[in-house]
Amino acid sequence: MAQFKPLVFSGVQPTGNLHLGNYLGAIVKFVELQKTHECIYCVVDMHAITVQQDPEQLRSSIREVTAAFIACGIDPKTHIVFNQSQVAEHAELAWVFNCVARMGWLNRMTQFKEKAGKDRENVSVGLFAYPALMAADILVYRATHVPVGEDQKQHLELSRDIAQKFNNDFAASIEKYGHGDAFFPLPEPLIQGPATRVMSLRDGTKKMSKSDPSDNSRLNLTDSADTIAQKVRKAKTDPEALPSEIAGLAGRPEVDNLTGIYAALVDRSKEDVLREFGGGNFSTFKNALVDLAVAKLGPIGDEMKKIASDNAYLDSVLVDGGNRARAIAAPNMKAVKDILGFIS
Ligand code: AQP
Repeated sequence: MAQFKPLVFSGVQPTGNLHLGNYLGAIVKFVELQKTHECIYCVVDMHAITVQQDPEQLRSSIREVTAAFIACGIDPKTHIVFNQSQVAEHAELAWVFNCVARMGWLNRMTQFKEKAGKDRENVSVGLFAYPALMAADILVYRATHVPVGEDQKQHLELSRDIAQKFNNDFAASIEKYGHGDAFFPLPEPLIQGPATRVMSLRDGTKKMSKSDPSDNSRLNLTDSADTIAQKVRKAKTDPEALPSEIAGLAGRPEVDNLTGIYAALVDRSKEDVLREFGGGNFSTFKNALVDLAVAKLGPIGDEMKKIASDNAYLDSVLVDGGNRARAIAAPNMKAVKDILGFIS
């Protein structure tokens, strides 16, 4: 397999309040990777319209995610921050990938099954084809590493399958691009740490999600200290004490979830956290979790609110990032067209 320059790509949908799951599962890692890699972070607005969006709300959510990126510590000068729809090459390559991916592959995607539910006939074609667009988002930059939450693992595997099939199908015309037999890298998912799948505070078997109708199910990045305290204190637990060892978390999803959240926020292992709090009652642990969550999320929320009031600044970040992203995507797309046999 050819060598590719390490490049990180990931995206977040502008579909509502960013929450602790987005933060711990993805954004914390985005920030960390900036130290070692070139990074491209995208507000994936074209993914957002796979379900109906109010245009004014969408505009404001795009800016809100951008503000969240910056407030969490992403540097849009050193790295690239932009919204997907500015770079037409995402959609162009997605069409090519719609023709590479097989129906059977997409039919297996569990996120589509969950989101479509019983209403399969009425959901958009875009919701079904979403993983092909996601593959294009990554591969249009020939990105090699993709930090995501656990829920995106299957989509990442599909991106690798698409890259591999494209490389195989067009091997003969790929050779001249100087990467041996591969035009696209097989992107590596980066899914690590104690909170790769943060669960709802109300039901430890359900993912914490922007679209959960109960706001008490999640901690939003913009929640006030009082709201954080209220939500953590109301978070579902069970009548047993906290266990002292990991084995004691089995069959206790809510307790497991709160332990994982604490561990990720304080940057320690779950084992370590249980060693400290095991055997104690939940109110002590929850009080410590409130203090920790307020200390971590409070400054981010404050900074987000400050930046979010400056639309001109946020839009200038996105336009500048879009121009720099396009400069990478355009030659890659031109090469793809040539590989396919298109004349341009
Ligand atoms: N609960 C979670 N735990 C860990 N990681 C999570 N991510 C999302 N939820 C969790 C990760 O956050 C990144 C951005 O997600 P997204 O906005 O692109 O889409 P999503 O996964 O569909 O997010 P939601 O909150 O669940 O939105 P809705 O409710 O609209 O479906 C991704 O890396 C994701 O893995």
